[in-house]
Amino acid sequence: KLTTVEEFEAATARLLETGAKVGADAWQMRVKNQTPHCKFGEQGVCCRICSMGPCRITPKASRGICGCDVHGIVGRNFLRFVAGGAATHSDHGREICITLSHAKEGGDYQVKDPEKLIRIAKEWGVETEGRDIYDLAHEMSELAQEEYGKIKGYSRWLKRAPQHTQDLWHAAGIEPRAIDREVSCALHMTHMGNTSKPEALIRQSLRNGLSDGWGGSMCGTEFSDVLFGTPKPIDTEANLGVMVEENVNIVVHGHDPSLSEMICEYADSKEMIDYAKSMGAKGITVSGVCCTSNEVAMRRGIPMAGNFLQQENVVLTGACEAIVVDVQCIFPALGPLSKCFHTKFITTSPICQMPDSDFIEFHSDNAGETAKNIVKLACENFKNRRPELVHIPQLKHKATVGYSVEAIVKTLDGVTNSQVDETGTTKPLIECITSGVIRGAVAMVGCNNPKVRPDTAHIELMKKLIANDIVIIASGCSAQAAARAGLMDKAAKDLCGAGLKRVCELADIPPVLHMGSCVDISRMMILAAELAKDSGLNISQLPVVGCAPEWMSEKAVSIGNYVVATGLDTFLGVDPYVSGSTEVAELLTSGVRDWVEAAYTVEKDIDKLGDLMIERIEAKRDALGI
Ligand code: BF8
Ligand code: SF4
Repeated sequence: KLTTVEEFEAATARLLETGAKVGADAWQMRVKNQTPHCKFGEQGVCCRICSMGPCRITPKASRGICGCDVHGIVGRNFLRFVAGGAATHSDHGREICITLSHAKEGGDYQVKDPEKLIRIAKEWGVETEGRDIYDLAHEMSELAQEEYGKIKGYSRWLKRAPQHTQDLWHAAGIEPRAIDREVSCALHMTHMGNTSKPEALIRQSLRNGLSDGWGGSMCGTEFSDVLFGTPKPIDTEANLGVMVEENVNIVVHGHDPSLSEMICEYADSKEMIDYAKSMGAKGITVSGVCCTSNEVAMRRGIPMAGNFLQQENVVLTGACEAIVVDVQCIFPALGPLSKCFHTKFITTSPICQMPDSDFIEFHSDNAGETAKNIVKLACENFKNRRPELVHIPQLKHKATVGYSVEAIVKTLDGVTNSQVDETGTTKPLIECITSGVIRGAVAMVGCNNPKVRPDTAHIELMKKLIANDIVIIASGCSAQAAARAGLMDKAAKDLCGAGLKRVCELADIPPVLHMGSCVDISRMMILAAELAKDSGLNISQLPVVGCAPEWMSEKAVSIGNYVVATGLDTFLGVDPYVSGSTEVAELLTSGVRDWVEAAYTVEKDIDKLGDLMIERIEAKRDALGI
């Protein structure tokens, strides 16, 4: 039985009552003060990139002071949005490459997947024979960091795409060069007095997106696997009920596993558990919020407390000793909120500094010591709890997570039937799709957004798709919505159509496969590339689409652009501030198809959005005659 959104909401309502007692505010109240939103902003027709403005396009004023028309303004705003997202993912990827440079035998960071490191090194033409693994790791770290600023050539990762995709990128002139260069170029193009031609702005949007998905994010994912291990199926639990009242509760939140891995490592040490006991607790529970949660769930089975719009809820339980954050998607609200409780709000990154937090700077070269100090601080804070405020909603679900591409391929090997005797490929999945046992796949990704009833779109769409024999791969906060509802419980097979149910039983998988955090959408690109190569089809011919029904961040738009640019139609439930320009909207929903064989669909009616995806998948099947 799934946990319903109504049950989520009842739990939240109860927590907000606690909040009211201590004078805390929450996003549910702030939304009221911010709606209705500014129409100019919503349509993307406001420009403030020079101080002659801000200029707004209205029926009376069709051009800004410099003469830029609405299409130029909307297009520039869109490209800047993409650049923000690409920079964010890619800089996270860079941090991982830096962490790799600190890996050493017996150190805080070690190479946990040497095979994968060697595989990537060979791909990059680096000598691996007879090399010390740490020597190789350090060389790869340097090469990866150079990817960000190299002066010649394109991203090394592009070679992983099918030749046809690479040819399309070349013909469209959107092969990403150095990762940082595409962000700089985007900002340069959108400076006052530069590009105002929508077509050129959208081309750079795709290119900048690709520098993320087939550049910075791929560095993040691949080298995280090298350092912390490539995820394998593992059991965990999800929702606020994973917090344990008798224990010291540490919540890790953010994105970069360099921090969360260390916190988990030390929280699990005998020394720290004894310390927690000496403070009156029974033990230590680490749980996660947002993508950091996905990272440590996939590799360690650490439970997932909630996704983006639940971050305040963990503090509202009154049982959170410390919420430890690194970068991205962290509400500044956590500062004042934590002051209403005993909770320590610990910021750790110079990239993300916030008022009302304890800033404990974390670096990969002092990781162990800092992590230990943070865990200690949390333990010492246990005695400051106010028992009358403690309430942990008893909602949680079992979930099986950890489906990296490697894990999916391995799982498929187990169900290989007589017709497919090759192992280590995606062919069994292709066979399931070709025979129609599975109709196709949807990559469900992205955030929550108060513009959509939180989690409903993710959960309702997934239920509808699996009932129609469409398998789901999920990441980010979408994956957490699924896990909290129970869709990553293997028992969810009973909600599937007969074909998908059979596959779930044979492969012993849930119908919604957790592929990781948002940078891990690069895994989905690798999977799509492998499916295309193994089937001899182009990526755009596969009955596979992407969907972000509740997205909110710049990162999500960057992702959307590389998913589309990779050849996968992408369905959005929230408008990306482009409705003010017919030309930009037309390019994104149709024009780009001429370059990359895929485009966006925006539909706010969630049921319709589901129908449109099913229609698209069936149309792709028809075109293939399957
Ligand atoms: O990178 S899905 S709310 S947590 S942006 Fe943020 Fe959105 Fe969640 Fe991770 Ni992704
Ligand atoms: Fe106005 Fe042009 Fe300046 Fe934008 S760049 S604020 S449209 S004058």
